[in-house]
Amino acid sequence: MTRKILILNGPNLNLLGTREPEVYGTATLDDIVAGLVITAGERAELRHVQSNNEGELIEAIHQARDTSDGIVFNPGAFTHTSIALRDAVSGVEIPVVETHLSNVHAREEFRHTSYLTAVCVGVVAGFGANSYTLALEALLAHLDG
Ligand code: CA2
Repeated sequence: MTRKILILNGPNLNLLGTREPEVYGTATLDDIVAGLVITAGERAELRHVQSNNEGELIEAIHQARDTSDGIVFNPGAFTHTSIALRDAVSGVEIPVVETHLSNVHAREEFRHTSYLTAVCVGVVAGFGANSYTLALEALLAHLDG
């Protein structure tokens, strides 16, 4: 069965590959999404949304309720601030995998808290671009039961 998966990226992730390669790697977001399409193969049809706007991310999550089987979500810095995104994730009944390029727990203390983790099926962090691949595999396995 071909699953429909939303790849959702939050603020500043459009800058990937242009700055801070020591923290976030050299791959651009387009590179990451292209790799995910290969990983998904026939198993999943991917849709990608990146927004720097919290409201647009909330709208994308709401829309996914009717159009997607699950979400790979890197909320960026909103991870550590947004009760509104948490409420959006807990309000949709599809599984969401919280995904981070960096190991947020090895960084500044303010990155150790996530408002999202408790309402996600799981978290992948610290593996650079490969975090997305691992998150997609975990989401597809979760959907397959
Ligand atoms: O590690 C991650 O994936 C993060 O979600 C990335 C966020 C950060 O605020 C989270 O704590 C962890 C930041 C994304 C900013 O990405 C940039 C990429 C290149 C240049 C500048 C920013």
